[in-house]
Amino acid sequence: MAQAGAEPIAEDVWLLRGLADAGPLRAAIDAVAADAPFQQLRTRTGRMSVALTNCGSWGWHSDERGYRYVDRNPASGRSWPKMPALFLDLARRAAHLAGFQPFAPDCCLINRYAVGARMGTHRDFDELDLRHPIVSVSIGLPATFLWFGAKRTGTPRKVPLADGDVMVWGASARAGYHGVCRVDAPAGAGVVAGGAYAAGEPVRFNLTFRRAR
Ligand code: MD3
Ligand code: FE
Repeated sequence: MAQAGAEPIAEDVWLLRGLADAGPLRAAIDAVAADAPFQQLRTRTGRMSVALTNCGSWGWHSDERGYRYVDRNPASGRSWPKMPALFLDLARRAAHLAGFQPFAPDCCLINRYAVGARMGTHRDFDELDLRHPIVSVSIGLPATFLWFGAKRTGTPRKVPLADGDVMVWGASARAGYHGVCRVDAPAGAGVVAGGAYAAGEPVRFNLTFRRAR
């Protein structure tokens, strides 16, 4: 059973608004990226507008050969950085609040969306056991998440995601089609002091916790 405060979005999809504290997460992302820098990977058809890196035992990777999980960063030949305790705690807490338990992610894919970046409609099915949930954490600029569900066509459910929002997908939702709309420039020219993007360009990060193997 999901706890009070978890908002149902669709069958087995839960939204936990403002669960995450972006400041400390941002610092942990910077530490991961210092070891495994963000990259805009290639796919079979082009280059992703989203830049990404990973931490944990497994990392998601794409190149002209396709998508897969790899236990080393192809850019350096080294293992991915360890998953920060802060990340693990948050992922477990979110899965628990949404009623999925226990959750032991072995991969955290970190997506970085600069203004103008988007993620086209797709499904994630490279994980070994699709019974494990997925937890995703939004940090920084807002974005609109698109949930199509079982069919790629039709009108998607649009979910506005803000800094600190966490979503959880359980078993029946794992095979669903989804995407992210192009990220807009922030409304005001002046960026809030102390915010998730206080230093540097305004961006959106998304942490996706998965059990890959
Ligand atoms: C739902 N990322 O990395 S949240 C992805 O905001 C991805 O960066 C988006 O889609 C983002 O693959 C959306 C995470 C997410 C990840 C996998 C899912 C949601 C999912 C698999 C099944 C259902
Ligand atoms: Fe996805």
